[in-house]
Amino acid sequence: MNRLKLSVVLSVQQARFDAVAFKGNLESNLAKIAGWGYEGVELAIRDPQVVDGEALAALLAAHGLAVPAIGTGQAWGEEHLSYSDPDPVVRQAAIERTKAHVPLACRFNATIIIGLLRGLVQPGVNPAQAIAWTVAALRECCAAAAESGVRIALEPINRYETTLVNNVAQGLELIDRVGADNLGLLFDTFHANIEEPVIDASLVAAGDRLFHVHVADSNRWYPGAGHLDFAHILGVLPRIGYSGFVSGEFMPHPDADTAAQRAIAHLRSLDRDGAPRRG
Ligand code: LER
Ligand code: MN
Repeated sequence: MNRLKLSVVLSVQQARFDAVAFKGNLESNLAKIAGWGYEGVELAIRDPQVVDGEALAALLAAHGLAVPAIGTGQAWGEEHLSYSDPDPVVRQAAIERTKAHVPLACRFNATIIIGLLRGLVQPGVNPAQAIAWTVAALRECCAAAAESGVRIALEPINRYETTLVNNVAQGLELIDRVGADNLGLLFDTFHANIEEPVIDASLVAAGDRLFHVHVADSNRWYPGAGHLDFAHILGVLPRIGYSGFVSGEFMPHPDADTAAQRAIAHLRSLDRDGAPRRG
C-alpha cells in the first residue's frame, strides 16, 4: 500500500467530546505527536477568534506538522450552535462561526469539517425543513470559503448522534443540492462501520468528493483495537485518487499517548506489508 499521510485530532481548547485523544497543553502535545512520526494534526477549534494564529503557526512549523483539517463540532458540543436550529439567530451564528474558520483554514491549507455543526432534527421541526436550512447554510458557507480557496467536508455521522446525513449516499445527495464545487465528504471509519452497507463501495461512490478521512476502529478505539480491516479499507484510497491525510480520531484508551502510538504503529505496518497487525 502507498505510504499514508497520518495526522491525529488535537483539541486547541478544552472540550467535552470524548473521541479526541489530545486536549490541553498544546506545545507538549505537538512535540509528542511529531515525535511519534505523525506528519499532521487536525485541529478541533470551538472559536477561531480566541486562537492566536501566529503563535499556532510558529509552533506547528517548529514541529514540522501540517494541518490537513479543522474540526468545528465543539461549537455544537459546547454552545449548541447549528444550521438546523429552529431559531434563526442560532442558525446564523452557526453560519458566522463557520465563516470565521476560513482565514485560519486558508493559512494552513486545511479543509473545514462540518460534523455536528449541522445539528439534528429538533423536536417540532419537520426533517425536510431541517435539511433545507442545512442546504441554505452550506451554500452560504461554501461561497464564503471558496473566495479563499478553502474546501468544506461534510461528515456522515451515525444515527445515534444525528439523523441528518448518516451515510455517503445521503451526503452525496446533499452535496448535489448545495451545488458547490468546494463541498465534499469526510469519511469516518467508525461511523461508516455502523451506517455504510459496504464500506469500500461507499468510498468508491464518494470518489473525488472525498476530502478527508477519520480513522477509529469499530469500538472507536485506536486502529488495531477492534475488528475493522484497515488494510482493506485504506487500500481503496489510492484507487479513488485520494492522496490526502488520514486522521486518527479515537478515544484516549487506555490513555491518549498509548492510543496514538499504537494507532501509528498499526497504520504504518499496513504501509509495509498490507497486513493488519493486532496490538
Ligand atoms: C466528529 O468528527 C465525529 O466523528 C462525530 O462523532 C462528532 O460527534
Ligand atoms: Mn469523525
